[in-house]
Amino acid sequence: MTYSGETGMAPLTRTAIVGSKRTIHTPSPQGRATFQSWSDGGAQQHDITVGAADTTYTATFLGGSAGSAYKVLYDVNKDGKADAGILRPTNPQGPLWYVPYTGGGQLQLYFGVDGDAPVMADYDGDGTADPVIYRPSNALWYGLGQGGTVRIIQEIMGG
Ligand SMILES: [Ca+2]
Ligand SMILES: [Ca+2]
Repeated sequence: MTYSGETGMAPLTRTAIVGSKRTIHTPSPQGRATFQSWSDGGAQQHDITVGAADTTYTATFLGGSAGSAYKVLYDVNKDGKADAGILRPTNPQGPLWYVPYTGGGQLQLYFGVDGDAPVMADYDGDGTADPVIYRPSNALWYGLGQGGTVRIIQEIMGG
């Protein structure tokens, strides 16, 4: 990643003058993964204004190489604060989702196969985000139905 022209490996931590402007940029693609978003919603390269409090900017990539861990960031329990978690694709039981919730509790489940891209989205409309995977090999989205059954989301959406 690049911070005001200085390139380093993530995580990159820098101290800057409050109120000053900095540019952050992350190269993409990295391996098979392509840039999706920054945690502040900015473009792949964008300016940030340094605030008084410590701020962490996290870049999310999709479609990563086999075996790499993904970051997932979404307000799963709907308390207005993003829940930062990971998906580790390689486990004997299948990819492990682990998302500690802000304010307590956690999501921990095995779902998908190595190579799936993780997405958090409220696809069943109950107001909380659900683990969803996109499988590039067949271009289908999968979500979890009641009791942990795997559902193809196009069927649920009626599309
Ligand atoms: Ca939350
Ligand atoms: Ca839901």
